[in-house]
Amino acid sequence: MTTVEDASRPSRLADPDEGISIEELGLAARNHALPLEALRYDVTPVGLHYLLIHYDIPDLDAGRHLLTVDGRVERPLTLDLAALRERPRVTRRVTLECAGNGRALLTPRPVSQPWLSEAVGTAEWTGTPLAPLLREAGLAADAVDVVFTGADHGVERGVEQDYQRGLPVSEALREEVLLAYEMNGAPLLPQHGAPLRLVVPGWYGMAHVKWLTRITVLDREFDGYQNAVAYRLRTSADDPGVPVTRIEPRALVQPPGFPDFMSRTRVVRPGPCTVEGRAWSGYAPLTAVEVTTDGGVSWAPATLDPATPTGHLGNDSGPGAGSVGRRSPESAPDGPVVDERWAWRRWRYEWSATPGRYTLGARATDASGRTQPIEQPWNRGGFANNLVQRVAVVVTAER
Ligand SMILES: Nc1nc2c(c(=O)[nH]1)N[C@H]1C(S)=C(S)[C@@H](COP(=O)(O)O)O[C@H]1N2
Ligand SMILES: [Mo]
Repeated sequence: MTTVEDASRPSRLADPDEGISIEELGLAARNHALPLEALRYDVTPVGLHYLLIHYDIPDLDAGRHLLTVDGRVERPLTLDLAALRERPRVTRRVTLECAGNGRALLTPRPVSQPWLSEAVGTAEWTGTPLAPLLREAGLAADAVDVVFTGADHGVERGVEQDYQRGLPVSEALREEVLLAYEMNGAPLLPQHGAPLRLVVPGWYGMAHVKWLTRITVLDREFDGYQNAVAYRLRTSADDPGVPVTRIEPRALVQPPGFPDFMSRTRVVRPGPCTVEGRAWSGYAPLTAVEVTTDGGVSWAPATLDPATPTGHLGNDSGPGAGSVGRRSPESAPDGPVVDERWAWRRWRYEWSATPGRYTLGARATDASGRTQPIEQPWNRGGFANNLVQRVAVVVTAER
């Protein structure tokens, strides 16, 4: 059994025939994925949203919680929750995906949280925009990175740390970045960062720091563990790699029919079958979703819905409404801002299922030209991997 690992040694890759360990099972049981049938919801019910917690959920009291803004600012600030709640309030629908999604399907398997392809969820996050707060504090001209510190504490490959992530100033100043205190209209739950977390639309999950206590502006690039060591795309242990940032395009199939208990192979009756699911990209709007029923040999176009299904938001008919769903918070103070750049979109495909065995999958492409590979993209951490999903389906002989 391993005890506390050492950062001077590279993270481990599983041996070719090595199964999932008890330690990986322990992580998987703490950090659950989205049950794929929950792809049916535009907004994921809170208890079905995936979870990723590196250490322990900290014990925080919302009534006494303080956020400090310091470092390279003219006027350091300290705010309590009441002060944050008095500031301008915005609700945004945002899809979060863990950067390690799909890791357990890689060969060789990077040993860490062993995700299949379901570490995703979409929530309506309510909070106050970060940029005006940073402007009030007065960013120094030499500001480079903004570091967000969580109240959780642990040790990772021998490095004791508070969970911390640095974000370039240009990203921290984007109007969509929120200090969120509510999720789906209710106060944040402990596991999702109560009482305060960061939401950085378009970025992989690691950037959305939970249990936020401190925002520190640096005049240099942040070199803490989660930026400099952990979340990097490396081809080998001695490759310095590049930072993990935005979400690569991905489409997931909401598995049709009903499952076999152990294998989760789907059983589908012959006849017309609507294959549907969700797709997203943190880089650029989606341009296409295609569907395969033969494991990626042939592809057919799916129909892509707008991010905001027509009529879903009763009062979304003013200027700025439309397929992109953007509108000013002033026009509907309590309505969510649904922007298809940051929230997943539903797609569907009409399949006429005939008896036999199939491997379903879907492939998203975005306006930046990024798409999903059918051969695994591999890096040592198993990050930002968007290999096409494989859903085994048996279409029965009779109706
Ligand atoms: N303070 C803190 N913030 C954190 C983490 C953490 O362990 N500690 N995990 C990050 C990672 S890796 C992910 S994928 C997201 C998961 O957010 P969720 O659990 O609300 O889905 O939170 C991020 N924020
Ligand atoms: Mo993550």
